[in-house]
Amino acid sequence: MARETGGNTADGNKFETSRRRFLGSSGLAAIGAVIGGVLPLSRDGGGIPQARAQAAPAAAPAAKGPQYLKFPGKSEGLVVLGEKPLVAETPESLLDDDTTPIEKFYIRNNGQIPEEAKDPDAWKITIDGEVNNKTEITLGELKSKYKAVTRRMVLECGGNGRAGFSPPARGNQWTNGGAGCAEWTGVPLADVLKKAGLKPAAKYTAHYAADLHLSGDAGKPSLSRGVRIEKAMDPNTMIVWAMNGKPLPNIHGGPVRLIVPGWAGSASQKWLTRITIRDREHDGPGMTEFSYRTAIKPMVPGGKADPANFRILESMPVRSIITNPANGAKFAAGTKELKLRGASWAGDLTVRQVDISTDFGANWQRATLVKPKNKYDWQRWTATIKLPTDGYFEIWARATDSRGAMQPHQAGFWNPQGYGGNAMHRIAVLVG
Ligand SMILES: Nc1nc2c(c(=O)[nH]1)N[C@H]1C(S)=C(S)[C@@H](COP(=O)(O)O)O[C@H]1N2
Ligand SMILES: [Mo]
Repeated sequence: MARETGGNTADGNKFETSRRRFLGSSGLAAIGAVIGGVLPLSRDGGGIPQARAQAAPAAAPAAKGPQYLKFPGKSEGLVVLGEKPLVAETPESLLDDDTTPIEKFYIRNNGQIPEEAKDPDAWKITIDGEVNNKTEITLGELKSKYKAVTRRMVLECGGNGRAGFSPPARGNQWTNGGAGCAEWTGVPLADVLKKAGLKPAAKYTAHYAADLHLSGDAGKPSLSRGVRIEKAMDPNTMIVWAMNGKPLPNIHGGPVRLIVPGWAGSASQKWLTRITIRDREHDGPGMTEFSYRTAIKPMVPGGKADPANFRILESMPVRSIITNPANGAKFAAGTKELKLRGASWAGDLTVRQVDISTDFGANWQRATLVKPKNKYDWQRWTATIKLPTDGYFEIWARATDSRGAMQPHQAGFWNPQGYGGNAMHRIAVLVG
């Protein structure tokens, strides 16, 4: 793969390459060249994954730099990680809004993007399997027969943070931008399942959708994941048709999708057509072998993986990002204080604490956490840091979840498809 894998960086060319990459991928071009030249983040010659965490997509040729998205209704600041299927992430500095605007929300597809529905309210969803009453309900009926709720909740790709792994893990090389927090309007899935009547054998859901497999084979789902019935019955798991008060855009699964907050985004089926209740763990595409699974017993990075040693990734790990200033920001000489803003979240848990360091992790100060709107909302944070002199500084942010788990310095517990990478976020700034 054409990407920096760390190791000794005495080689000047290699270092130049990596500098260009983490600058390029930070969204600087999109926000109008806040700095004049390159501003590298420190490396320790092997262990610290920052260069990798900020690296460009693995597939991109070294000299090319990031490719910015061109898609109707979407910000050109999003970075394309893959074109077929279309995948694009949001640089951290574009996640500075309390509610992520639709135009800045990341995109993750596994198959072809369906055509926009002509008559959204006629869209049908089937509930079958281990239920007493097989149900077919239109979106129009969902809206009129059930009580709608709106919640602000994080949606995060299971592979978020994957670019931090060394050796590189298989899949889209997300930095921290496979996440966003939007206002979702819809009905709790539990309300619909209760009406259908779960049989005692009901153990797991299986989600199906209208997007075709990349091959175009209509009999082959591009992705079909499911969740334990307890998660499906959680009142925060929703069938939604609106995002930030607007009809759910086609690219985000409109007219109707699932939102399974706190868990790998792949469970949040877009273009939802059917939920089959199963009496056992689902085994659709995306459920088996190393997909959305992490190692039970830690394995040798890059080594041979044994499928029997893997379990399904459910709740996502704790993460924090610095959303302002942007990586590479430059400040006037004599600037002694900077106000920081960021966001943090922790899957099914909450964030207990966010800490900031301006001296490479020697000392830490606590950020102020803003109260979330509801469960599964992200927790915005602010902090004011003092800078003793002009010059180059790095700002590191790390969050700790409600059970005490803290973000590590580097993505660990390597697994073939790179889940659970939640290394702390770092940015570089220049004063004077
Ligand atoms: N039908 C369908 N649903 C899907 C996907 C998909 O490819 N097809 N991708 C999943 C993955 S992996 C993620 S991370 C989220 C991304 O949602 P977004 O594109 O709205 O950000 O949708 C999930 N739902
Ligand atoms: Mo995902």
